[in-house]
Amino acid sequence: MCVATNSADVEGDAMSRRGRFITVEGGEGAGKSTCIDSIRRHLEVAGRRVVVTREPGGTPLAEEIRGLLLGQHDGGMANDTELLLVFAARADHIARVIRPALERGDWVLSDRFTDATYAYQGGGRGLGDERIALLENFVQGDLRPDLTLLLDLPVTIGLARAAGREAAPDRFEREAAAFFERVRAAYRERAAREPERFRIIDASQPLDQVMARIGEVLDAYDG
Ligand code: T5A
Repeated sequence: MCVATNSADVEGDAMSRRGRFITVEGGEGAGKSTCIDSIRRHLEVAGRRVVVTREPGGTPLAEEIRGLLLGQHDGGMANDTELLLVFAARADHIARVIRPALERGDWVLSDRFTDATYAYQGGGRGLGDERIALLENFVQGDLRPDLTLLLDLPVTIGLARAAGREAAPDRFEREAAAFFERVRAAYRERAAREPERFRIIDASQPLDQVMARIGEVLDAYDG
C-alpha cells in the first residue's frame, strides 16, 4: 500500500529530527567555560546527544584562525580583517561540525557564536550591524541559534575574574574597560530585541546559583 505524504508532513518530520542549537554568550570572565560542562550533563540527563563546541574555533582550521584572532601582531589587526577572520572560522565550523550534528539530530552547545560578533566587532569595535548581518546571511544562510543563554555581569567583576587566571591576556583581554562596556551593552540590546531566543542569567551570583538558574531555564525549554 502506498501511504501519501504531503510536503508539510515531510517538513515537520525533518524539523522533529533536527537537533537544537544552544549558544552561551557573555563578556570576559562571565563563566561560560566554567558552566558549559554542567549544561552538557544537564542536557544528556534529559536524553539529548550533545556536541560541545566553541567559537572562534571548533575545527582544526577554525582553531588556527582563533590563534590569529587572539594573538598579537606587529602593527595590530584592521577591524575588517578581524571581522572576516571571525566569519571565515565560522564558515568552517558550520560546515564541518554544526550543520552535520544538527542534521543527525544531535544538540549543539556552543561557547559563543554570532551574537559575540555583534557584541565585540559591532559594539566593541564600532562596526555597523548592517555589515555583520550581511556576512551572517552569507555564511549562515538560515542557521540561527534556537536558544541563547546570556551570562550577564558588571564588566568590573568579569575582568577581575579573568585577571585571576594564570594565562597571559589575549588580544581582546588587553582592551580597555570602555570596550567591554560597549560589548555588554550590545549583548543586552540584542537580548532585549529577541526575548523569545535569549535568556539573561545573572552571572554575578555564586556559581551554584548561576547553575541552578541555568538548570531551570533548560528544563523550561526542554521540559
Ligand atoms: N570573539 C569571539 C569575538 O571578538 N568575536 C566573535 O564572534 C567571537 C565568537 C575569545 C575571544 O574572542 C572574541 C571574544 C573573546 O575575547 P573566549 O575563548 O570565549 O573567546 O574568551 P573569553 O571570553 O576570554 O573566555 P573567558 O574564559 O574569559 O570567559 P568565560 O569562559 O566566560 O569565563 P570562565 O568560565 O573561564 O571563568 C573565569 C573565572 O571566573 C570563575 C572561574 O572559576 C574562572 O576562574 N568563575 C566564577 N567565580 C565566581 N562566581 C561565579 N559565578 C563564577 N563563574 C566563573
